[in-house]
Amino acid sequence: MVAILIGGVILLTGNSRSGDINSAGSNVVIKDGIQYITIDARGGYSPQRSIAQAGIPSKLIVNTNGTYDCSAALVVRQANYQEILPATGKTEIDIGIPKAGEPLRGTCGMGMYNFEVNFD
Ligand SMILES: [Cu+2]
Repeated sequence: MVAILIGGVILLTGNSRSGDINSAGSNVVIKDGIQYITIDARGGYSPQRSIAQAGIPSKLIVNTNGTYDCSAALVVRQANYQEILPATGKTEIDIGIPKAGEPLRGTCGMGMYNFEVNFD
């Protein structure tokens, strides 16, 4: 069930490009009361800025696909997350229940690439 759900999220976000701002939260879906925010990591993070809803239990899904650059070295401080992602795969990170006005920020280990999710 979860695998099918995650697969659906990935299909929805396959066309995002580095630097895009998501339009109407196209990389954000809510299923069974959980909000999934999907970010692609390869040569940076895409979309770099996302908008999602506050007050809903949420997970960040980070997709890697032949990601051999440092965007695989992911740091999400608010989630106490610092890991090397698999070169190809999906990584699910529990980010709790986001609050409005408190953006979630992710960076590569060197601070060179970043992304931000705003909640409202
Ligand atoms: Cu880097």
